Amino acid sequence: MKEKILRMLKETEGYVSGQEICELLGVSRTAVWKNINQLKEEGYEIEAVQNRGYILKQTADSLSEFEIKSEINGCEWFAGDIYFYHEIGSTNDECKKLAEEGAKHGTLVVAEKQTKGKGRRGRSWESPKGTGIWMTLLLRPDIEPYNSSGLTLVTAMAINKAVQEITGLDAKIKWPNDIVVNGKKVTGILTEMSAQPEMINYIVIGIGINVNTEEFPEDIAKTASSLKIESGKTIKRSSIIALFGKYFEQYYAKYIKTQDMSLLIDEYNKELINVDRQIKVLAKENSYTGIAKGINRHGELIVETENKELKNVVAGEVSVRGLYGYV
Ligand code: BTX
Repeated sequence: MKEKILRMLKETEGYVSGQEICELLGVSRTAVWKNINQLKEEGYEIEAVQNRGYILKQTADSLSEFEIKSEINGCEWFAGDIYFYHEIGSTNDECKKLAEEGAKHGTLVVAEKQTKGKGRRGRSWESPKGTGIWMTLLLRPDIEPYNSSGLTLVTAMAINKAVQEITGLDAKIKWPNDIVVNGKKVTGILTEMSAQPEMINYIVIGIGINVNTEEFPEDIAKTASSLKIESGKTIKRSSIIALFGKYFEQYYAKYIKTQDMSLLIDEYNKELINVDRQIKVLAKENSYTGIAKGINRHGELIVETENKELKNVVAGEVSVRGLYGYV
């Protein structure tokens, strides 16, 4: 019920009378009052004025299952089930466990803090309490396992669009799946899959977004940033999660149609910071420089090498850096 009341308050510009809430939800005045008090305790500033009703003054950046649900709008399956934790090792690990136990497509695992946040290839991901979005989305796509790698790119597109729209920042994608603002990394994505030769059991997409983080440990301070640092504003994490979900569903539907990036290439390339820039491709045996040209339909980065040869770079096998820095 708390969630429904919160939604009513959010969707109404002026006051909502206690009577209206009672009638709409079929509950007593006392129940409304109790729920309003609980919302206040969770950080929502709600004013009560006699003869007018309740008004939501300011929405706190609090995260909870029902806060996320109250923000989600127009999604078919995203976050159908939400598992919310105040503290957890890694949301990816928890999501894999839930997947093994039969959790459904669209299940979302969210934590306020991770104690063992994971990056790619064994690296770690800083996930301090209360300032970021540390979440994992469970997918059960009916596609060939070898066609799944583009889903990480699809995720980057949806985060990028949600961040741009909510913060007004000029966020861009750094291939394959970092989101950067002013040359610094604000988001990382870690995709893990369980599959048989011809069938995907499940895919978990782990997303870390530095939202209201104000400082970073020294070793990453030069390359990492947050939406707050870059925009100067405190950003509501639940709004980003909800808008991400809406865009993810749209991009995902297009991806599944062709099982590749065919319908998304143009939009992805427009948002790609690397296009027409000199980059270094760092591979185990063979590192080289070239000019990034954009992605192909498989999500590979097309790079024109110094002797004008075009190479398709596969994500996961290499790192890409700017010639003089991270981008
Ligand atoms: P990555 O391997 O691209 O990035 C990891 C590297 O980024 C680290 O080695 C470090 O240099 C730097 N780094 C660490 N923490 C941060 C941070 N908060 N902001 C910016 N840079 C950082 C990217 O891996 C994949 C990250 C996925 C994180 C999500 S959070 C929810 C889910 N659960 C989980 O355990 N991981 C994912």
